[in-house]
Amino acid sequence: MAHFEEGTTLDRFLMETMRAHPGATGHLLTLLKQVALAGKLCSSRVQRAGLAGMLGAAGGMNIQGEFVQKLDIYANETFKRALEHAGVCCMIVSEEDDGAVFIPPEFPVGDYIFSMDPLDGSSNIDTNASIGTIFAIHRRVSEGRDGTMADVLRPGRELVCAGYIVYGAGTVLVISTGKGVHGFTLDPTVGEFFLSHREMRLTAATRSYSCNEAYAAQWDPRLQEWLTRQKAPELGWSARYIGSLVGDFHRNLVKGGVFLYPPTAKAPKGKLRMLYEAQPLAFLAEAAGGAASDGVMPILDKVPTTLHERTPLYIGNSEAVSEIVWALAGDEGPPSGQWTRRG
Ligand code: P6P
Repeated sequence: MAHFEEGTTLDRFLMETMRAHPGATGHLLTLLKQVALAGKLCSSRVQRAGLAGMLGAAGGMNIQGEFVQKLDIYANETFKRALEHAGVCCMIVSEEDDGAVFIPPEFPVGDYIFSMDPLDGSSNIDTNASIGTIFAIHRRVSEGRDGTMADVLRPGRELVCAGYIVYGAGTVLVISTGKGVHGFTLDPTVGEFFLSHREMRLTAATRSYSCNEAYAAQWDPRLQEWLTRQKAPELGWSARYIGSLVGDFHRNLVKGGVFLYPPTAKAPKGKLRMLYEAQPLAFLAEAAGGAASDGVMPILDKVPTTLHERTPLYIGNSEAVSEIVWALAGDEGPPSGQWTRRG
């Protein structure tokens, strides 16, 4: 992999990364450039969301007489429109669509399946908290024009690429094709993403946790005990929680931290979705040297059985994730050998 200087544009990074793969067709590069375009459009709309009065409240009409869509619907349509004509996808899976979305007959198909949460955390938009788009990209295993369930109901280890775009104080696109995680910050004055976070890494240890503690009494008592132990003053742990997965994950990737969303009474299988939240973020976490588990096994080894399947999620620095898995496993220890116990 070439050594990229800060300030390298996303396009240059993608082109030079593609050149490092002689067999590359350029289709993944095209797909990611369309993702970046959709991200710019969403960033612009999110930044102006507070002007609903001027632009018209969601569902209303704006000053140009245009119908104003809810932001998550806008994001969903924007990413689908950016991808459907490019001849790089054969299916799109979205949190906003019950079923898989296929490429309209007037456009060619390609070998990739794009799964996305188009605007995760959108309930936070009126608080100006960070929200974002999370995406996962599989290469198809099926034949024929339309993708099939076999193309996406697979372990996350088979992803070819994953990433997110966080719309916060700045707009940052974070992406990995499995080797290395890199972040690109949008300069809205020129409409370009520039390399700003080269080789993002999660160190083994952290002393920061991220969870909605209001539900802690509903957790497995062994997890409650683990968290109580971490809060001992001499350990110096801190808590950070935005309530927007992309914002919480991005902070943890930049500064270190472990994010927990255990099963609760309201979400007995966990709240977060496998295909377009847990798998892509687990792909990024492992590519950055971290870990992600459902409390028993690595997220990337789980095989989802439905498009919108939920899962418990523990993700971030590897030691903290391992300790959580060991805490939940009790004395016999976790079934898979991956989880080393510290100390
Ligand atoms: P809670 C946002 O609604 C979301 O889907 C994720 O982005 C976030 O991590 C989680 O829900 C927050 O859930 O129960 O803490 O509000």
